[in-house]
Amino acid sequence: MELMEDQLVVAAPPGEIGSSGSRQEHSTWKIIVVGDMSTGKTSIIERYCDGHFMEYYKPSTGIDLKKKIINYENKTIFLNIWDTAGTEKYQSLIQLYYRGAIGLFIVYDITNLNSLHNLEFWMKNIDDFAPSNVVRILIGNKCDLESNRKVSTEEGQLVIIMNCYL
Ligand SMILES: Nc1nc2c(ncn2[C@@H]2O[C@H](COP(=O)(O)OP(=O)(O)O)[C@@H](O)[C@H]2O)c(=O)[nH]1
Ligand SMILES: [Mg+2]
Repeated sequence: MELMEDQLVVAAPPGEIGSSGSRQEHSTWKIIVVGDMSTGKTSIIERYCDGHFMEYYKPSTGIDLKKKIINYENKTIFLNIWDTAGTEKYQSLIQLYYRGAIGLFIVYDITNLNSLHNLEFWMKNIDDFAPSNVVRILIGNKCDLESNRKVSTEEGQLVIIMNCYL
């Protein structure tokens, strides 16, 4: 995958300040993964959380939650990663989950031009419904299929520039 951000680390969410005024040692970060159907959202999450990759395609239905605990700057972070189904049927449902999110991963498939074009929809959807300070990370997935590439890295970067997300 091509990450269009320097790193996956996102800022601690607001509202995590302890009574002493210092940041608590534990935080829960809500991350949502969106993008067209079959771009590889579930695969990315499963690989990250469980360390395995599914060769076969099992379309997601609705919205699933995966949890992972990480250590970041000596703090325990509880990651709640929401996996969404990229079909139209669930689009109005997805936006309800944006509330409280601190990170949004937007996935397209470098072998599928349509998935790039549809980023416009996803960006607008995020603009309209996600918290304004949410960190957005664009992921160009399926980089191993180089011979089948339909979207150049520069085209992906252009989406970020056009949407001022650099
Ligand atoms: N070659 C390749 N196939 C992938 C990659 N990521 C996902 N896939 C395949 O693409 C299909 C759709 O993946 P999935 O994660 O279910 O997509 P989702 O609908 O966005 O959740 C599956 O057959 C996966 O095995 C990748 O990085 N490279
Ligand atoms: Mg899926």
